[in-house]
Amino acid sequence: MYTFFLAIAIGYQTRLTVEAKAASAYSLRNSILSLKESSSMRLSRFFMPTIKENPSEAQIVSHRLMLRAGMIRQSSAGIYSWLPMGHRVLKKIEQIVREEQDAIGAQEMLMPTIQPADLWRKSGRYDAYGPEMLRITDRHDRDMLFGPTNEEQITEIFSDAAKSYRDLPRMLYHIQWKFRDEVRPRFGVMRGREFLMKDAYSFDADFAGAKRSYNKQFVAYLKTYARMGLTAIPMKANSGPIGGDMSHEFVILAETGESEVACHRDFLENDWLDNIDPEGDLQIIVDSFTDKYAATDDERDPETEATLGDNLVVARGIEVGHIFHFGTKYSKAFNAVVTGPDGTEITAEMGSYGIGVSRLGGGIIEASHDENGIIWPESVAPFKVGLINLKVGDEGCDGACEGLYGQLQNAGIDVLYDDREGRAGVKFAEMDLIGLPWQVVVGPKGVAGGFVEMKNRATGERQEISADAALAQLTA
Ligand code: 5CA
Repeated sequence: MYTFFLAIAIGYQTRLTVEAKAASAYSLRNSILSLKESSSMRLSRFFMPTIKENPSEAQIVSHRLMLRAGMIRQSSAGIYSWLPMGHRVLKKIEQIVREEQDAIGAQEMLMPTIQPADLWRKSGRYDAYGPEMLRITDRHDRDMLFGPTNEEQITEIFSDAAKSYRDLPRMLYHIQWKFRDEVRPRFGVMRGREFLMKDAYSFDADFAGAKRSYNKQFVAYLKTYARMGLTAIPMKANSGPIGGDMSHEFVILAETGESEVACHRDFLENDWLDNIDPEGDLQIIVDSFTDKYAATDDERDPETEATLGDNLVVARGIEVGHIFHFGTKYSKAFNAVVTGPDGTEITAEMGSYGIGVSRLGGGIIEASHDENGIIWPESVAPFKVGLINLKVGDEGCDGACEGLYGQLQNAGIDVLYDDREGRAGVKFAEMDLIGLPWQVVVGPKGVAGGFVEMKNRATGERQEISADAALAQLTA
C-alpha cells in the first residue's frame, strides 16, 4: 500500500516537475521573444558615458556632441570605437542604406578588410595610391594592405565567375570598414582614417546598361539621404584616383563642410524629392537634377556661375556619397570578359558607388542640432523615446513609469528609461543632449493629476496629456 502511494506520489511529482519545466521553458521562450520586440534600455544599466564640458580636442559641433553624448571614443588619430549609443545610430544608418540598395536590386556580400598587394599591382594602383594606403607585411613576408576601397577585389571575384552575357548585368555591394591613412584626420568620424563605407559595384554589357545602373544608384542615393532627413545635393564631381568619366558627389551643405561648393538656389528652396516618380523614367529623373548647376570645388565653372545671378549659392559642403562610372578600367585589367550571344567578347562596363556610412553619423548631427544637443531624425534615432522618472523611489512615479515602459516596449518602440536617482535639471539636460525625438516626463504632480509631459525634441513643443494619450501618439 505504502509503495503504491509512494509510486503515485513520485509519478505526480515527476509530472509536476515536467509541467513546471515546460511552463518555465514556455515563459522563458516568451520573454526571449518579447525581448526582440524592442530594444529598450534602462539608463541605470546603459553604458552611456556622457561628458558635461565641451571636449577641447573637438573643433566642430558633431564631433563635440558625439563625444559628449557618449557615442564614440577615440582610439588613436582618426580611429574610433563606437559605444552603444553611437553603435545604435550607425546600425540604423546602415539599415537605411541597405534597404535602398536592395530595392534597386543590388546584392549584399562581404569582402575582407585586408587585401593582397598583388591585386592592386594588377590594376596599377599599388604604387599610384601613395602614402594613404596602409601597407602590411604578413609573417611570410607577403605584401598586404588594409583596403581603402574594393574595385580590384570585386572585379577579380566577378571576372573569375562570369563567363556569359547572361552573367550581366549584376550589382553587388558591401558595408565594410576601410582604411585611408589621411594626412589630416579630423572632425571626428567625418574624416577618419578607419571608416565605414557602403561600396557598390555594377557590371553591365554596354554603356547604356552602365548608365542605367548609374541612374539607379543616383536615385537610390536621393532616397537614402532623404530618409535620414538630409538634403543631399548631387554635384558634378571629379573622379580622382578612382578614375572614370562620369561622377557625382552627394553633398550636404553645412558651415563646417570641408570644401566649397556651388549650386543653383532651387536645390535649397524646392522640395524636389516630392517630384520623383518612382515609376518614372530614370533618365528623366536624373536629368531633372543634373540639368541644374551644382558643382564641387574642382568642377566649378565661373562662366555658368556668372549667368546665375541671385540664384547662385556658394556654400561649404560635406560629401556623404560619391558615384562613378569608369567603363572598362578595371574589367580590362582583370579580364572581366564574357562571351556575347553571337560569340563575341564583351568587356564589362563598370561603375562604383560609395556612401560614407560612419561619416553620416556626424553629418546628420551637423545638419540637425541646437545649442542643447543633438536632434535625431526619427529614422536614425538610437531610441525613439526618452522616459524620465522625476522621482525615483516614489511609488506613484515608479508605477506610472514601469507601466509606460512596458507598454511602449510591447508596442515595439525603443525607449530609453531614465530610472536613475538624480536632479531633474541634470536629467533634462542629458536627454536634450542625446537628442531622442520624444521625451516623456513623469513626476509627482502629473501622477496626482493623471498626466505626463510629452516634449518634441525638434520643435520644443510640450503637451500635458494622459499616459494613454501619450502611448497612442507614440505608437500611431
Ligand atoms: N570606390 C569609390 C566608391 S565605392 C570610393 O571609394 N569613393 S570615395 O572615395 O568617394 O568614398 C566614398 C565615400 O566615403 C565618400 O563620399 C565619403 O562620404 C566617405 N569617405 C571617404 N573618405 C572618408 C574618410 N576619411 N572618413 C570618413 N568617410 C570617408
